[in-house]
Amino acid sequence: MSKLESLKRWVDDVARLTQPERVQWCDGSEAENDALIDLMLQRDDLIELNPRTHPNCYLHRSNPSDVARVEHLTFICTQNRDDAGPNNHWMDPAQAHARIDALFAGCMQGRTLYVIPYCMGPIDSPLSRCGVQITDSPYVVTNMRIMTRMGAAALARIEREHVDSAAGGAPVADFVKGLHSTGELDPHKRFIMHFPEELSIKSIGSGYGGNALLGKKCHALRIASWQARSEGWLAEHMLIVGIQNPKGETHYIAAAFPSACGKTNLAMLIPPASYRESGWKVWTVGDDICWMTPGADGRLWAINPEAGFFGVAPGTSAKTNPNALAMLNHDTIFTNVAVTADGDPWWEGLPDGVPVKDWQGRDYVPANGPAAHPNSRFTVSAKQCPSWSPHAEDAQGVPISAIVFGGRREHLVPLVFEARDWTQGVLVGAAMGSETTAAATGAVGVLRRDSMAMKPFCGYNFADYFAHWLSLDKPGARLPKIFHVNWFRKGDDGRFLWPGFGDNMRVLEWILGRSNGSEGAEETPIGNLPRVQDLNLDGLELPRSKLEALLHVDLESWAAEYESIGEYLASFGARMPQKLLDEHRRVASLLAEDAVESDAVGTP
Ligand code: OXD
Ligand code: MN
Repeated sequence: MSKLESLKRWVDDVARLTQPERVQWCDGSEAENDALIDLMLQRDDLIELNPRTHPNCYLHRSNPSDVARVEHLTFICTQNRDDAGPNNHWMDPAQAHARIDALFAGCMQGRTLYVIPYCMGPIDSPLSRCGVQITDSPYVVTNMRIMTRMGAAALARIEREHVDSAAGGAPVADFVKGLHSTGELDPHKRFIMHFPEELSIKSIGSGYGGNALLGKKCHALRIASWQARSEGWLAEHMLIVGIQNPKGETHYIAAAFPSACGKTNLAMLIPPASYRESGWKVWTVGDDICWMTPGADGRLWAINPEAGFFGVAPGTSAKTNPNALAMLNHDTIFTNVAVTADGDPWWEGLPDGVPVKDWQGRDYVPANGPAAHPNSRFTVSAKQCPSWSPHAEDAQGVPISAIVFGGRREHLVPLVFEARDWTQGVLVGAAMGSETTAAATGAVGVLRRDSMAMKPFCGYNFADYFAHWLSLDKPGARLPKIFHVNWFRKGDDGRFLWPGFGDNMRVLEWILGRSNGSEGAEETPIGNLPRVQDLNLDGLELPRSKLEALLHVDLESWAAEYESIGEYLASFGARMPQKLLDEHRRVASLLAEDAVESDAVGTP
């Protein structure tokens, strides 16, 4: 239990509303975790996987109606509707509390209420922030223990930082209060509500991922993005990766891609043999969330607020992500994967093994669809990652040399381009589009604009968010260069043009070369592109025609794209910063001029 009166009072209030059988304050210890695992094994909430091949690995099968984030049930509840913006579903805070509290009333009867103090970010970092989640799900407790610094140390930090006003001191730093219950797991009684003005979250009716592990999307992105804006930093949906060159210098890249577009794979990339032989190495700092703060030196310094990975299992293999595969054979919780006859976890994309039970526990028959759910996941401590950076837990963070945006675009968008300056970079991020994936409920493969990959995660009006990004460009700032990549362009034959995975290293090398001024490029209206000869293609067997297709900029199609980007920006109305609209107009008119003069650029 805590000595903080306000925390105890909140827990008491919640217990009065939800009526649990008992209240348990979690200390994050091994013994506590073992007891929760035993409890879940007894209740069939967890299934032990093959202990010989996968010691301490468990499978959880979620309710089949609860398999992904639910964006249509996710609300930002601010006093003023415009503060949430057209990019969010909005509800008036009083109405939202009333609606969700009615669902919380008595919802924990017969259950245990767990209190989980947690810290997002290294426990000793000034960039980290704390929260307390209440939940009635032991599965959530065990996942939070992997994904955050959870337990006694976090509680001690909260108690140190938060001075109760009642005790006479002014509050120093506040913690985020997250209330969660699986409720009845009924999609009609499900809400994920955020009250950024109150630093609080209420989530009911789901036990899955971002809906239920409140430290992740709810706190570290939606609430943190709001806090970051008022305090002058950035909370972003980005991986952080360190690239060590043969001289032994490491430069860090932060990259924003929408869910299930390969952030985990890029964060754990293994460079091609020619790179490895000459001494290049890649270090993982984070795979999903990045908090960046301008440092005294003007650079952006980043921490990964998470302590683990909640990664998409299907498609993870020795070919796509050997580092991930290597960390998944012990101490991992799997959710909604299939199992083999030996009790090994299985998902589509693994070359070996035969599934016998599908993600719902039914005998596997191909007619029922994929054996593993397309959004099935692994939860694993970052420390198990073979490429985990020795600097990932540095209290001051790591300095960012380049920011990369990217999406899943079958057509139009070249392999890589560089924004000419910060303003164009913000436009490139704002204009990002991607074909949707299974990470959220809804249709898959439909193009949607997903600015900075934050569409589902920005806790306030996108127009204000773009203005906040632009505001970082001020005297004394030494901001990273901004790039855009697309690994997913297809040729006329409908096949991917770029091999991806380890070969993405070639693009990262060009990006870092541009950042320190040592690589060549060709200017186009949409930004600067490498020519074929500017890329390190050592050991890559790819026909020149494919490389040219990957780097091709079709000006007419881009003019049409910019028209659609203009409509998108206009949809945010009067709050949209004029600087961004002017930048859009500048590029659009260049495209219109150039499209008349020539059919295409970008081919050498
Ligand atoms: C995630 C997501 O779970 O983006 O990381 O959906
Ligand atoms: Mn994500």
